[in-house]
Amino acid sequence: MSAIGGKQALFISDLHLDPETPELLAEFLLFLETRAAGAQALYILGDLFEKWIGDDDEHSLGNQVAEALRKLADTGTEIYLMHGNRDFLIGEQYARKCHATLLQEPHIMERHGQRAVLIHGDSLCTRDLAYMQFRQMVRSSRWQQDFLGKSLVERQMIAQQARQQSQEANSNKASDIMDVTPQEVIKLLQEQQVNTLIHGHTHRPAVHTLRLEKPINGSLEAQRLVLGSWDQKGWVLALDESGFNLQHFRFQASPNSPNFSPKAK
Ligand code: LP5
Ligand code: MN
Repeated sequence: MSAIGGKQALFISDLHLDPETPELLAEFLLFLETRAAGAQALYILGDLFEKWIGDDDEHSLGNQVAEALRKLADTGTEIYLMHGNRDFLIGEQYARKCHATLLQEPHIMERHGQRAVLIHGDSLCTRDLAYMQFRQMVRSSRWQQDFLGKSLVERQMIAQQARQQSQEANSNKASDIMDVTPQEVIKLLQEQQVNTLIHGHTHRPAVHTLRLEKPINGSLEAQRLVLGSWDQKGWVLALDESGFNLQHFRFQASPNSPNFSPKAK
């Protein structure tokens, strides 16, 4: 990948970085040094990490990512972090360590003549009632205060249990309820009065053109840009004067190594 990030705003999500997949970290570090070099801004829209149990959980992965993001930020690229359903416990302390800005969702982005609403995407999966209930619980400050007050060992165990329960729950869930609810997409666009939504989470990368019933900014057309997860390849949405461009690229750090098996969702 050449360093063509110059003056582009880049959007990525769902890398699910984990100590068990060092090759994925290598891909991300290479991306930061090449594709993202010189970019105006890098937006990381959630699930950068496979799981995050608190900023006080110092580990090599988190430190390496922070160092690399700091390095990019210190060359002038604005770094933005957004919570995903796995790393919603990332706090200001870690964001500062990355020289990044922690974005609350929904966030309105305006660059290169484009306005878009940015979210992780899980909040629009409203047909998944079990997840909506879980999300309401874990996003409450009371629950987070209680959880972060536990020992790291206890938090690790709970996170492990939650991952297991989630994988079991997912295995027999209809695929449509694990996608965003179409009506919720329109509702968000209307509320925010923007014609473009950018999100991740669903691991279903695509550019969707939507027909609106009520015009937004004088147009009956909108678009939903879905970022891809970094499972078998990397994904990045680039924005410059020519508009949005959803791209994927082959992993280069170790595409064929036998033990490179990033986590499936
Ligand atoms: O994450 P993924 O891709 O498997 O599926 C998500 C939804 N599930 C989740 C749950 C997370 O995976 C849990 C792990 C988070 C780790 C770090 C946070 C710190 C620990 C928090 C511990 C509570 O987000 C899944 C959706 C899917 O996306 C598609 O949208 O369907 O939602 C569900 O599966 C709903 C389940 O009901 C979630 C159950 C999770 C466990 C809850 C009980 C906690 C156990 C411990 C209590 C002592
Ligand atoms: Mn997610």
